[in-house]
Parts: sequence; C-alpha cells; structure tokens
Amino acid sequence: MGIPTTQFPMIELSRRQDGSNDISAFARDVAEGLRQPRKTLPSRYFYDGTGSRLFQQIMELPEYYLTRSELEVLTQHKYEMAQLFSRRGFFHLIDLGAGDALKTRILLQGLSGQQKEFDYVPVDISGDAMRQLSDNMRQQLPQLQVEAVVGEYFQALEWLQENKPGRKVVLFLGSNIGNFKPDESINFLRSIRSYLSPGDQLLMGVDLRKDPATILRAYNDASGVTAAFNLNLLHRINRELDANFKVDQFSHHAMYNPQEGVMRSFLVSKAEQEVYIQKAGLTVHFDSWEAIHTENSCKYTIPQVEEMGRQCGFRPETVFYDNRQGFADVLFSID
Ligand code: AVI
Repeated sequence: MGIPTTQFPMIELSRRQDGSNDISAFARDVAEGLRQPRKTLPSRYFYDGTGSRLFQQIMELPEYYLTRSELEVLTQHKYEMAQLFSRRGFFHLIDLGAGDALKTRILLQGLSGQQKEFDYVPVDISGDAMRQLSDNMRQQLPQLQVEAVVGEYFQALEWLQENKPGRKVVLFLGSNIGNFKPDESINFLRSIRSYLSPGDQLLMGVDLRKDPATILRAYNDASGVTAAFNLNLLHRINRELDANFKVDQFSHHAMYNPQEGVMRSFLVSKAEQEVYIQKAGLTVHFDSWEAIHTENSCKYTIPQVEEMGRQCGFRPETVFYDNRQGFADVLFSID
C-alpha cells in the first residue's frame, strides 16, 4: 500500500497546455505576422513542449547569465524581501509564469525560515507544470499552503480577486517583461495594477544594460541552443499548422542595439523560397536573406523601470541587485 498523500488544491481556469493549443488563434497570429512587409512571429509561441525544454537548457548555458544573476539576487536578499512582503501581516504570494519555480523556491525558503504568514499561488498556463510543482512543493516544503492556478495571468488575477480576498504580493520574475513591446509592457503593468489594491506589492525582474558583447553572447550561444529554440518555432508551425518550412533553409540571427537597449532575434531565409501554411490558408514568399523578426528582449536602466512602474500606478520601493549590478528585482508598492 502506498503512503497516503494530501493533494494540494489546483484551480484549472484553462485547459490549454501552453501559449496556443488554440490552433485558430495560432494560425491567425502566424498569418498576420507573415503578411507584414517586415515579417514577424510572436515570441509567445516559442513555448511548446520542445521549446520549453530548450528554454530550460538556455537557462543553464554559460553565456545566458540572466537566470544565475536573478538566483543571486534572490539568494542574497530573500530575508530582506521577506520582511518587506510581510510588514502588514498575511499575504498571498502570486507567482506569474511560475514554471518549475526554481527561483521562487529561494524566496519561499526565506519566507518559511522566518515563519512568515502567507500562502503560495503559482500561476501558469501549463497544467503539467503546475501539477509537478504542487507535488514537489508538498515534498520539499510540506508546511507551505499552495494553491496552483492553471490559466492566463489575467484570468488568474480575476479569479483571485473574486475568490481570495487579502493582500497580494505579485512576482513577475525572469525579465519576462522584456519580451513585450514598450506599449505592451505598459498595458500589461496597468492591467496587473487594476487587479491590485493599496498595500499590495509587485516584485519584477529586469535585465539591465551592460556590455553589448555580454548581451549578444547570451542570445547567440556557442553551442547553438538559442538557435534551436528560435528555429523550433518553424517546426511548431509545420507540425501544428500543416506547413512545409524547410527549417534547414533558415538561420538564427541575433543583434543588440545598445542605444535602444533591445536585443532582437530573427530567422533569416538562406534562399528564395515559398512556404505553404495550410491551416493559415497562406503561401508565403521569402526573398534570399529576408528575415522574420521573432523576439525582443529589452534591457533597462533602473530609472526607466521606475518610470514605467510609476506610469502604471506603482511606487518604486526597493531595488535589489546582483553582485555585478547587471540584473535587478525591483519592488513596487501601491499607496
Ligand atoms: C523568457 N525570456 C525572458 C527570455 C529572454 O531572455 O528574453 C527568452 C529567451 N530568448 C532567447 N533566449 C532566452
């Protein structure tokens, strides 16, 4: 007989496994992007099963400093963060895009070690990831109250507003904000703000401006994992939208603009070619060396991040840096 285990509750607001098992939305977004004079594809579609595994590998690459830097920030400042979160008593710790919660675990240890009163609400679009995380948490931090939510961020925040009254501390780590366009990040932060109340807080991870060579290496690693991650988008379109991209006829190209602070990734067509995407009802022509823009990863200055927060109704409270001041978790409050 197995050992009886208590299951953590899990709320399933969406049954989609990743950014878009909603094929019609995927087909529409792909068609819209590839019809532009300057072709684009949205980076949120990187994360199918293979893409998520490749991203895990990216986070371990020697060149990809972001994850290690944020782990350092959290390890060094977890007790101070725990104090600031719990100043006003009990709170819900809401982890947007929790995934395997590798980073949040450090924070959870800091909070649990100081006997702070809170519960943990990881939010992710992947039901599998949330089940796995709940199981791991049960084993590693059995005292912790966990209620995982499977769904989109705003769906989850709305559910929380209706079902879990009380103070909220929202985590948006990993410099995920950097993958939005400037107007999208403002809209995103304003939407988050609309679900929060005075006394609530937001801890947001941001990658900071630094030597352009360091940034470029992080998105153009020697072992080619980032290239595979980028090219996987074409494999995904082939598989899910019945397309015939010859993936080996495209190459990964990354470039950093130090004036804008934007890292841009492209897929470049190595030859003139035509691609048919059946489920999008589209034939796309590529000239030789024509490119598809697939991702932006913004790098910030602290004044920029603080101003972005202020514009969206947040008051910058504390900036936590890594040792090299190349990455920061910025704590915002709502007055
Ligand atoms: C998820 N996001 C913050 C990563 C980044 O650094 O922009 C995605 C990534 N793209 C290429 N490498 C990593």
